[in-house]
Amino acid sequence: RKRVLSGIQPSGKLTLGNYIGAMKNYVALQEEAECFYMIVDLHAITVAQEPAALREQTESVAALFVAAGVDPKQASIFVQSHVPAHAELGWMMTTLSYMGELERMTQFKDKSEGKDAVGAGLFVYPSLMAADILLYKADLVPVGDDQKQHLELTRDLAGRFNHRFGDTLVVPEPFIPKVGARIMSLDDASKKMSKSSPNAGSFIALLDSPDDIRKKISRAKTDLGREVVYDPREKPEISNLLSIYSNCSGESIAEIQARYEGQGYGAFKKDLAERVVETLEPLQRKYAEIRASGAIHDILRDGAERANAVAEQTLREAKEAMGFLLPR
Ligand code: AQP
Repeated sequence: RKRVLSGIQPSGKLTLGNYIGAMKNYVALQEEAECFYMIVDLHAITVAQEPAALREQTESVAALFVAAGVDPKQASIFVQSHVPAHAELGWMMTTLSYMGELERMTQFKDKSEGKDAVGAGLFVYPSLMAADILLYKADLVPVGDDQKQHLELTRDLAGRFNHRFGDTLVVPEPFIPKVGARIMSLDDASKKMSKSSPNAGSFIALLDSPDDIRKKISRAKTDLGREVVYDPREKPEISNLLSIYSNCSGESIAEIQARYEGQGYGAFKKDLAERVVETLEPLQRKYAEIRASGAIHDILRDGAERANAVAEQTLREAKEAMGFLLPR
C-alpha cells in the first residue's frame, strides 16, 4: 500500500480553498493508501498565534477532517506536536538546507514582505515540512498548487540526504487536483484564498453560515462584461468562481458555462452560493456532532500512537545514517 501524508495549519478558520485543494483528496485517498493527516501546530507558530486560539483551532481542524469525511479508523489523524520526531528531523533537515534555496521560496517572500521583524521559523518552514513528509516515507502528498515549490525542496533534501548518508528516505510525489488546485481570493483573483487574510470577505470559511456565504459570493469581485466564461487570463475572477462551482456541483466547467450562457453574472452567482451552501451543510452538521461528542481527543490519541510508531523508526534510521551515537 502506498503511503500518504499531508497537513493543514491551525492558523485560522479553514477555507473552501483548503477543502478543495487538500481535504477532498484526503477522503479520496484513504481507501487505497495508508494515510497520515496532521494538524501542523509547529508550522502555525511560525507566525504569532494567540495561545487560546491556537488550542481551539487545533481541535477544530481535527474535527473538520472528520466532518469532511476522513475516517479515523482508516486514516491516522494527529497533531504534529504530539509526535516529537517532527521537531528532531526538522532540525536535521534545516542543517541540510541552503540559505539560497530557502530564500527563493515564494511563501517566505509573500509572508515576510514589508515586515521589519521576520521570524526565523518562517524561513526554515520548508525544512520542517520536508521532515514531516520524510518521516512517513510518504509516496504521495496531496496539496494545493501553492505547496508545489516546498514539495520540490523536500524531494531535493531527500535526495541530498540519501546521496550523503546512504539510501534512507523516500522521495515523494505531489498529488495536486486538476481543477481547483488554486482557489483564489474572492476580492482579488491574483491572490490565493487564504485563511489568514485580514479581510473575511475574501474567503469562504468552512463554518460560515449560509447567509454569510450568500453575502460573500454576491459581493465577490467580477470582471468587466457579463458573460460567464472560463478564461483565467482575461476573466480571472469569473474563472475562479467557475472552478469553485465545478468543485461543489461535480459538473464540468463546460456544462456550467453552457447553462449560464446569456444570463449574466447575477443568476450565476446566486446559484453558485446555493451550490456552496449545499456542499458545506452536511459537513457543518457533522462538525457540530463531533465537537459535541468530545470524541476528538480519543481520535487524536489514537492517531498520534500510529504516527509515532512510524516516525520514530524513520528518525532512528536517519540518526544512525547521519552518524549520531544512539543510546544503548
Ligand atoms: N487557495 C487554495 N487553493 C487550493 N488549495 C489551498 N490550500 C491552501 N489554500 C489553498 C491547501 O491547503 C493545505 C493546507 O494549507 P496550510 O494550512 O498549510 O496553509 P497554506 O497553504 O499557507 O494555506 P492558507 O489557507 O493560506 O493558510 P495561511 O493563511 O495560514 O498561510 C495545503 O495543502 C494547501 O496547498
